[in-house]
Amino acid sequence: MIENNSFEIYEFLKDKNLLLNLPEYWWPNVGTFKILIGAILTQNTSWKNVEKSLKNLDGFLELDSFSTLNELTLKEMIKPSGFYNQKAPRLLQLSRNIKNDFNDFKTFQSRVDREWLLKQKGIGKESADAILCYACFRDEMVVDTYTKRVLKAFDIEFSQYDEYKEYLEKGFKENLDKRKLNLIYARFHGMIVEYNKKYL
Ligand code: 39A
Repeated sequence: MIENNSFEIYEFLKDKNLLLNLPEYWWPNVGTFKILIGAILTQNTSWKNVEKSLKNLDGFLELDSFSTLNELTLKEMIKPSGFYNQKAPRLLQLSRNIKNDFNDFKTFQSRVDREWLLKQKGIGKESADAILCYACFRDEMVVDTYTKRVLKAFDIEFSQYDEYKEYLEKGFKENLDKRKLNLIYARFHGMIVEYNKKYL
């Protein structure tokens, strides 16, 4: 039984082999600019729709090539994942800001922080943590609807995003040496999404 520790939830999910036949860190193409685009496109829509938009964007999924797109073309390309009138200008502004403040994606990856991301239009806490975790290899747990649903199944509920995040990360900090985290939050979050799809 789960007492009061997120690490126990991780071990419960791990036993179910939910990431079998999926990418090692669950989100395809970890550590790439494509993740950043996917993290914004997935807001308020299903991953299936995001995959359609990403397919349309083939050849433009690097910072430099993406930045050459004009807004109208981009809107057409990302139509399958909805809210394209909002998402297109926000994505273009974000890529411009990355170029201005970090010059290239590799520098962005190693230097960006949560504060910078949260200042960008259209990036809230969930998207910021997804970008930090999956695009920038940081030890940041993502809290989304799937995460809350799994915790609720274990009778664990909070009112604030930060409370969920603190609960989820605390269990790992208490049970694992920090050096052994090794993108474990990426796998944990992936297991949570897959558990939702299979069991909830
Ligand atoms: N909801 C989702 C997903 N479902 C997903 N994958 C499957 C691979 N990603 C990356 C993000 N959000």
